[in-house]
Amino acid sequence: MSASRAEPHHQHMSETAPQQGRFISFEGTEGVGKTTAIEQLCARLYTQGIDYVRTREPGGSPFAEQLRAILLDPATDIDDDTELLLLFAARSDHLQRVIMPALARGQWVICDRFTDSTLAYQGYGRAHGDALVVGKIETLIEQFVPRLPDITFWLDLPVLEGMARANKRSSADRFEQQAEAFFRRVYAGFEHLAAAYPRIQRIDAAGSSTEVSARIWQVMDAIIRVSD
Ligand code: Z5A
Repeated sequence: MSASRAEPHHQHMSETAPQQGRFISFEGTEGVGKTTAIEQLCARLYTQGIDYVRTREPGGSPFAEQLRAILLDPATDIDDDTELLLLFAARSDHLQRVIMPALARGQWVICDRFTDSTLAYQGYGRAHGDALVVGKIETLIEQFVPRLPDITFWLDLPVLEGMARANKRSSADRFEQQAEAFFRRVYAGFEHLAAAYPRIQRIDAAGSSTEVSARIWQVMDAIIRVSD
């Protein structure tokens, strides 16, 4: 992918109508602290009186959550194309029933993972960055995703540190069972994406959760002046 790519048919932040809510996604490899950072961001939005919807992918709507259970179940045995299409089926329902209505109501949407995860995990992790597969995913995004995030926070942490954080928790799901090499490819995918798309903000995810949240808030504030 070339650097500084435009995402032509999607709205950019400056073009977003003022009454529309902001759409913010969080990305990263396993265990980087997205859930923790999102909790802290939402607490801050709440104190600022900003109405938000907190959601996640895969999942976020009742039907998409059913697909999430299938996608994460270690017993699920499907090929890569089937996995990709299930992720987009879940995303389509989530967009139509949760994300787009919330944004239209003027609510902010805070989403744990979105399209960049598909490019990083399915495009780079599963398919080793194969241009045909990445192209297929980009086509699905163009065709089925009417709105991309205004800002994406990529929590950047060395793969092994994230895995160590995640391993302290429950048993591994179907993705978490992948080997370190897989997550290194996913990480490289996020690096490519961050270089290509200006909406993706790299956040150093090392240090305490308070430090990470302060970095996120600083970027948010600089970009969208939330504390005005
Ligand atoms: N997936 C995909 O393949 N394609 C797609 O299109 C999409 C998803 C949308 C489920 O995602 C899987 O779906 C995911 C990719 C795939 N698989 N993987 N890997 P998920 O987001 O539900 O799962 P996850 O990435 O594994 O998230 P996670 O493990 O829940 O991690 P997290 O939310 O980034 O981290 P956390 O829960 O906030 O923190 C992890 C632990 O570290 C926890 O014990 C915290 O207390 C601790 N923590 C958090 N922050 C810190 C700091 N700063 N220091 C120390 N410890 C910390």
